[in-house]
Amino acid sequence: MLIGIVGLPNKGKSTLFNALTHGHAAVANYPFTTIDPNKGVAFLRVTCPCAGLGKKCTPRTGSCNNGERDVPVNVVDVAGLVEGAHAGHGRGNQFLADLSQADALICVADASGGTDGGGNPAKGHDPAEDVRILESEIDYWFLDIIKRNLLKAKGRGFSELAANLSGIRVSEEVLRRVSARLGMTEEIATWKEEKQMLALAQALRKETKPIAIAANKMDLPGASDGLARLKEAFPDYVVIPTAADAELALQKAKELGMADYDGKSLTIREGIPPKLADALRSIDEHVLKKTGTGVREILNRVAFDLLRCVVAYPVEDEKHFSDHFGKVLPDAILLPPNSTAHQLAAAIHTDLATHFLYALNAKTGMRISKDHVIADGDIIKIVSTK
Ligand SMILES: Nc1nc2c(ncn2[C@@H]2O[C@H](COP(=O)(O)OP(=O)(O)OP(=O)(O)O)[C@@H](O)[C@H]2O)c(=O)[nH]1
Ligand SMILES: [Mg+2]
Repeated sequence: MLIGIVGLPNKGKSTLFNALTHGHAAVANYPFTTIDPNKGVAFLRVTCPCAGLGKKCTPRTGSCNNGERDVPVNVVDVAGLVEGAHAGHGRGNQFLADLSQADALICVADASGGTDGGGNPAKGHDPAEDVRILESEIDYWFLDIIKRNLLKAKGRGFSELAANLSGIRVSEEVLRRVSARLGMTEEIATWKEEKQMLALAQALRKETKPIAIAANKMDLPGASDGLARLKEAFPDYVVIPTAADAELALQKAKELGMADYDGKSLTIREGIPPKLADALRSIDEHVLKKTGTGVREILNRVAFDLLRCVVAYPVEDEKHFSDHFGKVLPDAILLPPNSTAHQLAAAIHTDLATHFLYALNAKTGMRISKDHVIADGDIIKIVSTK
């Protein structure tokens, strides 16, 4: 699974990326700081099945504390988009290719209204307008791809076109369903009308790249108004107030031993420089005690509310819930909803999927087939011929 971080310039995308991945992407208060994409691994937090088993797990990546388990997910942070990017403005939209395989997007908006559509200083700028521009530019990117592939498919119908659109995660099922809804027939050679094709691009984008909004810079004055505007303009969206910069500051304070921070509450240590203590106290009062930094929350909401993912725990030894070294629940794998045991095998290793024989539900001891749908929290042993 891959989550893309998108938005107009200078809104805090790379700061959010760093806060999510403990990364070191360049951050600066001017537009187009990011040019090449930043890729990393972030962690979702879920309730681990280890407690229910009466065991202590030993994760290979991330950790598990008090039954709260880290689940890895890939994230990518890209350059800022501007209005007209599809026509070459700003950095253009070529770099969006890095988002092709994204399952969902987080659109970072500056809720404080302190930066305009180009990422330059402003006052009272409407962040909802930025989200509209972002969506429209992504629609045009999809439109470009559809047009190019219409030519390649040479009128051979949905299956050919969908095969060419798999790069942006459009399946034949989605293409058929969305086209039918828009009254577009399989005679794809007759698709000419620009407005209709843009509507198709938009509908496919909504299906394949659902968007959550990070109403960022919540620590700044005016951000509550911006948050209200975003919620009003996008009533059906997941809109989460975030303060990515504050989250980074808290993580850093923890690393330097200046404070205890568990993602929710903060305890400032005695004896740290007064200026730093004041800054941390201010974050505590204006961010943590009000909304939280929202950083981990938005990632979890995208994975579990927007995408309705499940987490599966593959094991080799179903009696001890471990791998062959005795590590208990070594991996936690994020899967799209309705994933089968075979798809879980493929997510672990292509060889395991190729030589799949059957699987076992370690909690019940029941044998399950290739097509068995994995439920959240399942502990599964895959048996292959190799
Ligand atoms: N006050 C405040 N500033 C923030 C927050 N998040 C990011 N910033 C600041 O906003 C500026 C831009 O941050 P970046 O993370 O570089 O923004 P970006 O969207 O990646 O920018 P481009 O790569 O240029 O498109 C920097 O000065 C950050 O420190 C926040 O939550 N609060
Ligand atoms: Mg950036």
